[in-house]
Amino acid sequence: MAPTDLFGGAGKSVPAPATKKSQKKQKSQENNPSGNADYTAADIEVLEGLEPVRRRPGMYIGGTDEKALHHLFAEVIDNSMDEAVAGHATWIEVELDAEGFLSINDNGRGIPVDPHPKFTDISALEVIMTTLHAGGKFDSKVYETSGGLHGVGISVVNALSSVLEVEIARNRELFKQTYSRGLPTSTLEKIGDVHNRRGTKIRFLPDPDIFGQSARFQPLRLLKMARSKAYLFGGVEIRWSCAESLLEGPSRDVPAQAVFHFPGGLKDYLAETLGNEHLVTGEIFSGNTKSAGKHGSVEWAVTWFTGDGFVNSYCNTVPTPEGGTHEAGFRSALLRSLKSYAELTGNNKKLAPVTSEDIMTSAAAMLAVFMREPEFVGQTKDRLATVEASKIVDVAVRDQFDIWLAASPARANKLLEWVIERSDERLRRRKEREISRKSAVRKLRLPGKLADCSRTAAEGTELFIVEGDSAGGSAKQARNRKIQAILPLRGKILNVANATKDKIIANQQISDLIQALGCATRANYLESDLRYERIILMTDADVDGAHIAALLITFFYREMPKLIDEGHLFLAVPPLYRISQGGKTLYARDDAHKDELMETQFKGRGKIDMSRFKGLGEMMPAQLKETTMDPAKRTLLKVSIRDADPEQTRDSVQKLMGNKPEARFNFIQENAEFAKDLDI
Ligand code: 0RA
Repeated sequence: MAPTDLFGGAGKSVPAPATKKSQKKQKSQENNPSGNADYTAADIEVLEGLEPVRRRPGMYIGGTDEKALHHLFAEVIDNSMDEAVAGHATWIEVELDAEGFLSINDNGRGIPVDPHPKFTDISALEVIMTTLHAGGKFDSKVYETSGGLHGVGISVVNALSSVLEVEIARNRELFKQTYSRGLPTSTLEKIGDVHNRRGTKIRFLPDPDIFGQSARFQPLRLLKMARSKAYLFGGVEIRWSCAESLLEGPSRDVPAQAVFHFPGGLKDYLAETLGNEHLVTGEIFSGNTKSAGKHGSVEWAVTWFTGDGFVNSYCNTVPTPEGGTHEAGFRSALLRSLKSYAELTGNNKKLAPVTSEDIMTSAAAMLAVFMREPEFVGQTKDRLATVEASKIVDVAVRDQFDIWLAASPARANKLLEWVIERSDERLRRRKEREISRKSAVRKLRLPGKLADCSRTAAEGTELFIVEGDSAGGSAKQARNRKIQAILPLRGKILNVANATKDKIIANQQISDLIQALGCATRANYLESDLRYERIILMTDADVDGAHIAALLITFFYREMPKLIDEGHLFLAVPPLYRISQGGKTLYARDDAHKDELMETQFKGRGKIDMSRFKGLGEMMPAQLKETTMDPAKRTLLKVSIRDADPEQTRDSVQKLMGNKPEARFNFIQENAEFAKDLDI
């Protein structure tokens, strides 16, 4: 079964809600009308208000394609749904006619038509239709539950329609006004008296200049969107009608007329969608917090089945395909409730490794929250960010899930067994993946010179890149085989900053190194494939050693900068001196350290024996272990890229390591006076 979105894919894609700043900006435009003689001052600020929408429609509705076109419908019906959810409307009519006009008609309170308090010579209706973001924010008490959604407002639909007509039945009077491309084409007129009618009807034709000459609403898509609204709010009836002539192709099975009303809400939807899929417990767990409380309310339906799990979540009947805080609260409630049930029945040990992933992986879930002024984040503003949503859902679902589980131990145990199996399966799969990856790497790709460690997982392991075969030999004897691997490199490695791509690829040492690491380079780099937790460069404590370390760091910086960013690269600090006196031996990493030790540790008593190591290869394995390799005793320096100015870093590397010797020469000339302790 496909985890179909109720909305047939007509997701939302909207810009950030009006910020204080943008509202301010709008205000300043309002106060600064240009002097066009054809319009009143107020008209002109309105004109300016919607111009950006026509210039960059993508910013407001995510594009000008089919999806964006259907977004116009979502925008209008969401406004009517707000009226319904707030308890002011009970039905919504959706009609697509043969000319391609779409009408949405509701029996809500009707958009106010009296003069707008701020722009006395314009009606509130006109302000709502012609000002960005004015819709839901017009009167914050308007929507008891939803408060304007994250929709961009009806004015955006108006701006992008070649024709838009509004009819409002309010206070026993019927009003009408028409617009084109965001501008009024008539004044607001009273066209009659009404007795049993109240509400708003919006009829519009998307502008072909924006959406293309052949753009058409798809009946099937509209139908799915409209029907889903009825599932999401059981208190509304959606009446659908469509011109017969449009019911062809993918829409051939769409009814010309239908009425949708689902008092059973999300539970009905889930039951219908899953049909005769095999359900684990045979039942759907559903519930809601009946009243739209002060902070918000929630409705959900979930069941477990043998297919791939899905969660369709909504806020104020608008889909949230990227999830968010409400989904987080839902997952946490299910997990915690199940765990506490397991504790109650003595199954807590068995349930210990279970995560919410194990619960959700085979869950079919619908989750709808209703709340005032929700906040959305993410690239497409499709993720709910309101923190309270998490709490509302968590508390409500946990309470009722506790009861649901306790009500039928047989059912609860079935579910418990099921999620434990999912968890076992997950762990088994993870192990298999690890083994197959490691063994594939091991058999096929490890370089011959590498003395690998025995632990297969990367955690806690280290790769020492060692200068020279003889030091490599000592290191192999000095290491802890379980967690330490050794890769000896002979002599200087290729300077990658100064080599062509072909040369780099052909270089044996470099390819050995890349193979040993396992994580690939540049765009292909994958931290999860890195075979060791720490990569440690171990070179002699002399100028040649420093040069080799510089070449290696350049390699990492150019080929796998993320490895450095993620904190995997280190420098070993081998000692330069061995100092002993009587039975006491200490190692000094440089001259300053030596002087310090001489002053503080070796005073007075007996003859002092001091030797200077010429290289790592000279050290006995035991010495190397004690001074440089043993995690309990050694010092490591972590390599990092100073990211204050990445460009400067890039320049410096290019200057010092790149293929222009003049740059290096200049650097040396400029900095020679600062050099000291040159080991020549
Ligand atoms: C602003 C204020 C009021 C209602 C509406 C807008 C409204 C907008 C739409 C869009 C489609 N259907 C709608 N129904 C109402 C509040 C009016 C009042 O307080 O009476």
